[in-house]
Amino acid sequence: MLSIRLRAAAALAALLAPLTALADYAVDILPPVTSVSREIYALHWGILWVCVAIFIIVFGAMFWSIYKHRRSMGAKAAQFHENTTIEIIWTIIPFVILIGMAYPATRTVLDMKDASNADISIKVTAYQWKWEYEYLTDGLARKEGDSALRFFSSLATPHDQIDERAGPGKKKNENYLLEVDRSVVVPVNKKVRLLITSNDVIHGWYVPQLGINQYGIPGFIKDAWFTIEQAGIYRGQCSQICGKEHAYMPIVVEAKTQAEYEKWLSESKAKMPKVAATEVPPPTQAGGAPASGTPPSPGASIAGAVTKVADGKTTYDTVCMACHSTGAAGAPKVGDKAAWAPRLKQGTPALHAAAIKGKGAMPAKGGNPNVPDDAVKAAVDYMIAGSK
Ligand code: HEC
Ligand SMILES: [Cu+2]
Repeated sequence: MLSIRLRAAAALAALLAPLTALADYAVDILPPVTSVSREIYALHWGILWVCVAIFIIVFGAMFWSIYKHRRSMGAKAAQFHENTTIEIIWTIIPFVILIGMAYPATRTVLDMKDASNADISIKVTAYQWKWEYEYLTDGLARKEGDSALRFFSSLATPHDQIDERAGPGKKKNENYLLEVDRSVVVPVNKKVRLLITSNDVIHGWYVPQLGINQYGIPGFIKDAWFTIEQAGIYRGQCSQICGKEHAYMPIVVEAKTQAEYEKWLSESKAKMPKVAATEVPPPTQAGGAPASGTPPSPGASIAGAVTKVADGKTTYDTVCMACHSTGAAGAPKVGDKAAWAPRLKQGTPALHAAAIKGKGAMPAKGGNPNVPDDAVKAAVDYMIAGSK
């Protein structure tokens, strides 16, 4: 008998053992790190407890009535209609409960939408299937001609951890599918405004710990904001089903100290590909001639495109060819070795300088002041190569 009891106890203990392992398994949403996400967190639990209380009271009353006034006890159903007191009570109580929940919820929504007076503004553009970040204002004084930091952020999880078609994949990283090549870095305790849009379909910029889940809609700019209070790495994902790679466009936000942020910012800017600051074509008069009085140049209208690349042939074709392919106005013709030989003696740097500053009948930069120096130099190199 005793042994049976012992065995039963042992069996029960064995059954319950896994439950103790669950002791440190918390069921909760991720810990909030901004004022808005803390409000959302409080609402989440507060309203849940209101629901629990209502559930207990309503079902308690119901089960108690069913049990207490059951037929076998000889209960007789009361017959009454239109009891004004009861009707008033059961209208007022839910009304008070609803107002009590709507008030804090509305305040949170208003708070969420107030992206004013931000220290930093970042434009977030969604693409199938990655994110682009542009630091429109990065919180630091910007020098003339200094362009905004801008980069793409894509999934960094190695492919062999994802692809399991030929057997089980490699061991997964800790943040498998939630890691990116370049994360958004922001300083702590600074108000960061996000201007969220999309380039193709609707996406959603969703980082739970920041309390943000905002649509990115093509043609619209939606804003959101956060002020992170503790340094750390916060992860999220696209929250709108946006196509076949929807699950592979995670978001990583890194909050750092101001000093670390500034260091990151200058390092990242230094790594950016160099692009000419202005891409505005020169002002032209009605006749199409450049307003500066320089000879008409066929390249003026396309100078904008040229500024992007220091590609010698493109610049030559669009700007320099008009004179240099025919020898117009005494321009040395490309390929005319006799015309170039004496000029080449000056050395390439002198020819670069002549093309940039102008020389005799040759207008500075062929009459297109917006063409960057590098593009002009590349065009000179291209011309020289064909004339040696
Ligand atoms: C409006 C006509 C015109 C255009 C457009 C033009 N050039 Fe010239 N270029 C000339 C003339 C004319 C000369 C000869 C100037 C001289 O030797 O006095 C010249 C000379 C040069 C020389 C030789 C300079 C020297 O020191 O001997 C270089 C190099 C040159 N051009 C490069 C360019 C490049 C690069 C472009 C395009 C960005 C360009 N040119 C566009 C007319 C033009
Ligand atoms: Cu998406």
